[in-house]
Amino acid sequence: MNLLLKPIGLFAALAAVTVSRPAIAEDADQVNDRPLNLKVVPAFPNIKWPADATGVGEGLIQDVRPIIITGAGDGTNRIFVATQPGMIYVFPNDPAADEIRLFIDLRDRIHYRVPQENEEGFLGLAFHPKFKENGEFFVYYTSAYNNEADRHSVISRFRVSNDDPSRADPASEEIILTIPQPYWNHNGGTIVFGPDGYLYVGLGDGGSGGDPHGNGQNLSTLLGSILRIDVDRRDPGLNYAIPQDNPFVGRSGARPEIWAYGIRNVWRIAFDRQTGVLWAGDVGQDTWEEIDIITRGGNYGWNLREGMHPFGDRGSDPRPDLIEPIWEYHHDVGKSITGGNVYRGQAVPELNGAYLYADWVGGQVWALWYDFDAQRVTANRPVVKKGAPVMTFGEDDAGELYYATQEGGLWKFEP
Ligand SMILES: [Ca+2]
Ligand SMILES: [Ca+2]
Repeated sequence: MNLLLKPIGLFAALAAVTVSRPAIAEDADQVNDRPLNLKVVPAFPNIKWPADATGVGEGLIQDVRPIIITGAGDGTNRIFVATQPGMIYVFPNDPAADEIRLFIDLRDRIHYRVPQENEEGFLGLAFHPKFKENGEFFVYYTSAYNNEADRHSVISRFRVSNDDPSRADPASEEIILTIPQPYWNHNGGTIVFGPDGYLYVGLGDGGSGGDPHGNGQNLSTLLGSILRIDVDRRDPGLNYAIPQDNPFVGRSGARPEIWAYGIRNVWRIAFDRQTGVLWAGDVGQDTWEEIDIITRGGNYGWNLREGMHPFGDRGSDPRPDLIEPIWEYHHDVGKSITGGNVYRGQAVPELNGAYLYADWVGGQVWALWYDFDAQRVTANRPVVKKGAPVMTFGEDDAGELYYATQEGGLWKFEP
């Protein structure tokens, strides 16, 4: 008798839930995908790249490959642009700016071999929240080596020069963390300070293809994770400290630096400066590119899931412990996501609250809006279709947004 009663009871409960649902408008789940009518213009039309940014590498003229655009948050309203070969340049945040200066040249310690190994080089730059007072900034690069088995990611602290605050001192380097890298690809590369003052580090799964070592799901390696570390203090034996509220502190076999895992190769993570939400673009393997909202201790599924789909022979159906992306796009649309920032500037009201992102290969830029209460994307609107690969997005100190293309273009949006 119970065998019959149980399913009937369950069915009745489901029916009650269904009946109590409010009526839903027919188009409530539709995503607005209408193109946004914005202009994209050169942000600093009078800036000319110096010869050392466009020089000859392996017999070919190099693309500039701007990899970071940022302000320093120090009240000086300057723009810093770092390039993948390992230079950081600085100029006034003024559309009329025509003088660009070298801030620091780190090429002597960086492994950079493009186009063959185009995911290495200088990858990350973050100014300390108190840069104005302490002159500290942090970088992420893949280090020079003599032997391929010695590939490493390096995160270091540098300081501005005592003699000239418009230059940084290459001799001031203090290495914070080095991470062995088994392959040239999937190094992640973003470093960014959170609203909590800790440094977040986006790492890839180590490389090759398909995550052959299973690093994404392995909490005993830093690879395939987003880290959270305290660069203002030191724990014994470390050049940084572990925030004690990190999710895996005290768990046997887990690295306490890890904030979130199941990551394939986040190409750009960024905090929304208004809400503090951490956004990530995670590059896909064969078929799906994805956007994630990163939360404490979250497992983002790689290499069991690619986008919202099982990956490979051991692929998993959706599981409660695997956090799905909020958005994905197929490789018919693009091949490699470049995650950006949430727009909180004043110049382009049409973009207010949008997450800007692009496809590196196709050069397409989109503005995406997400409803956190309904937990769904409400709009994903193409902004512009440019031919050139989009390397990175960045914000100035006022929250105005820029993006860079591979050949050296620095762009902004206009209403
Ligand atoms: Ca690697
Ligand atoms: Ca994922």
